[in-house]
Amino acid sequence: MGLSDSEVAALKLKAHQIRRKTIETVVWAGGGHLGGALSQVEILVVLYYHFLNIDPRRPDWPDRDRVVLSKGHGGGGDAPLLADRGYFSEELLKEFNHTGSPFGMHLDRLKVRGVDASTGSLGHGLPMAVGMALGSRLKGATWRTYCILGDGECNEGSVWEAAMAAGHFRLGTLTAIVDRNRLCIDGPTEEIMALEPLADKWRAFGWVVTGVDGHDFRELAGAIEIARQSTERPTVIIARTVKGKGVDFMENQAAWHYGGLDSERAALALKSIDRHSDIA
Ligand SMILES: Cc1ncc(C[n+]2csc(CCOP(=O)(O)OP(=O)(O)O)c2C)c(N)n1
Repeated sequence: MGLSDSEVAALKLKAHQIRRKTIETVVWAGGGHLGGALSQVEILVVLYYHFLNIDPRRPDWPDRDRVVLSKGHGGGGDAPLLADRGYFSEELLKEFNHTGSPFGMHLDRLKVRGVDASTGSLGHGLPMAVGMALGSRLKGATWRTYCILGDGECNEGSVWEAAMAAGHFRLGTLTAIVDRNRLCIDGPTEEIMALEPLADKWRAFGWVVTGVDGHDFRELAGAIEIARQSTERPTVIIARTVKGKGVDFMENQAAWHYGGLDSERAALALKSIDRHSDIA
């Protein structure tokens, strides 16, 4: 069943709040991976506020769905969402990436409640997610595993080794979502190391493949529903996104992969986010 109008409106409002909080967190941190933190927002929001079977009061609940943010540099955008979802106090975000705080630039599962895998070294998340999905099967459990990858990250050979294993083991409970913003750290993915035809590559490894507008909640939710119905094969959702989404001067700019914001720039960014959002 698709999302209702009121569900879409609630998710849009959440995405708006998370984008704003991401800017604030990066200001407190003194810098951060803004471009990719802003492109992944709707992907994380639709998972955490619509699909995931989780209980933030019990982050270690064995039957919880697992999420691996394989593009671990998106942690500056993930942390505000985990705080909003109730895993820890928003106050803690003011110390993001400060010495002695629970947060490094990349989230550590031993220090931050709600994080299922420590990531940051690209190419390691999908292998961990494959292990989690296999674990679910071996235990006869019901949890599903979701793994969010960067597209530039797909240059890593370990991604394809894991993709091959997931296809071989027919891991129907595993869903990968590629944040296909077409930019890597310093330029276009297709110039650095071409990924296309990306869908064909995943298909060749035995995955069900869907492609969606990664900022459209209805399309994302539809694709996740398809993934949940696939019991025999893993599913990858190639989510077409915009790096820096919502902030005019960051959109589609590789230079904003990582950056800092003084108070003037931060105010401009927040204004842009307000202007772009179509919340009711
Ligand atoms: C193994 C490894 N090599 C290099 C880096 C440095 N690095 C951090 S982010 C990044 C670019 C990632 O691009 P992409 O996956 O497209 O992420 P997004 O555009 O979504 O931010 C790189 C190369 C890293 N974190 N890990």
